[in-house]
Amino acid sequence: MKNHLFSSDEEQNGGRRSAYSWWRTADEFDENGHFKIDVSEFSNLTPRYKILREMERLAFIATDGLDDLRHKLLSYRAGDFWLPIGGLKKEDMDIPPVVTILLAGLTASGKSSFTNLMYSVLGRSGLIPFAQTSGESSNYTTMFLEEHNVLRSPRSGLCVYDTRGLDKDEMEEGLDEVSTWMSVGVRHNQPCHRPGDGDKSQLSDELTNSRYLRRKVNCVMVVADLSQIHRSFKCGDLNSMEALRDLFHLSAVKNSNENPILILTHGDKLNAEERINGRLRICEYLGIPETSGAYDIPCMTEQGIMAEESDPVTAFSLTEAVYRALLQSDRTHLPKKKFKDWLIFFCKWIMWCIACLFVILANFFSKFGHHNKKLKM
Ligand SMILES: Nc1nc2c(ncn2[C@@H]2O[C@H](COP(=O)(O)OP(=O)(O)OP(=O)(O)O)[C@@H](O)[C@H]2O)c(=O)[nH]1
Ligand SMILES: [Mg+2]
Repeated sequence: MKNHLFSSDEEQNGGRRSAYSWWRTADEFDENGHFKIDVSEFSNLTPRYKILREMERLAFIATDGLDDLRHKLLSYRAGDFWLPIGGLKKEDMDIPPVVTILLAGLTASGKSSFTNLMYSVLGRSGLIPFAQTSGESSNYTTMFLEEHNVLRSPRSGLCVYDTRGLDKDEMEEGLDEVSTWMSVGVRHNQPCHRPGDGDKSQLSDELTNSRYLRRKVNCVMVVADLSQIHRSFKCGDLNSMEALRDLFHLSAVKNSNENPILILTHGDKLNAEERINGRLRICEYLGIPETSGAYDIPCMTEQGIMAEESDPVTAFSLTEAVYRALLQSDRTHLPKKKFKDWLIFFCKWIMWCIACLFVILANFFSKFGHHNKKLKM
């Protein structure tokens, strides 16, 4: 039985096959771009069908839904998506003025390109690059934390942090750095020091500006190169996949125990089969749902293509990913600390200091005692 789910837009447009519907070349579709089987039947929904159905959903709402969703982001103020829970009121919650989304990932996965695409789609900036990316002529890598107001609005309730990519061969240092960002917070222009940077780190210190606000990270998006994922699984060299898994499952990046959002870039370099299989395999490898856990968002703004005009599915996916990040972020706010909490914290701190003092004294006198014994003998 043929399924016509999500196909009314096509019919309204006289069955026009859009260039951006790359997934419709898969075997599961007939020549009219309809599913060959009934995908509303639960038993038919294999993981592969789930991805295809998800792509159809995005295509179905992309054109009409984009402005609506973008408007929600434009009018968003931090805490808007917070829902009362545990008998607390919104005023009792510690909600920052701006929600912070952190982009993390391996080197050259496309974090800066994704940031530029956000400016292009959400901030309607055209193709002006705001974050520097590496290109054919340069090996540029982001060396500082960069705060981006991707909506380009002074009243924006969200900001995005572009970060330095992690080196798969030096993951330990990279993960430590990510954990520090998560626990201490992030600040615009903060240098990303790694052991082995040499002289570069001295230079970067001069640019640090401690007057920028330190922000608590509310949600993490892990950006990953889908073409590299495909290559890794194909040749069985899973080094970079293990690195990605370590980052994805780093306990520090799981705010309120929620997984980061996975952004898959570079899909445009693959054919439909490779693209679907790559997504399936990485989601399985990371143990996340293949539809709600990941977004396939090729970032091709540098090649002079406006995602919104040429590829509304990508533009909508990006907007939905940010929307999801905000929903997730607004679940992470904690209750404000009250006087009683500060008093308990202060008492604990005093007790801890006294305990340390006694440990030092005990050590000192035990050494002193041994020394005296030796003298007597
Ligand atoms: N074809 C294609 N190229 C992409 C895509 N995303 C990024 N690129 C290219 O990949 C290269 C690396 O992208 P960047 O955005 O600099 O990557 P990054 O993650 O910021 O890299 P670091 O700052 O070094 O961590 C650049 O040449 C981009 O143009 C994509 O989705 N498709
Ligand atoms: Mg970068």
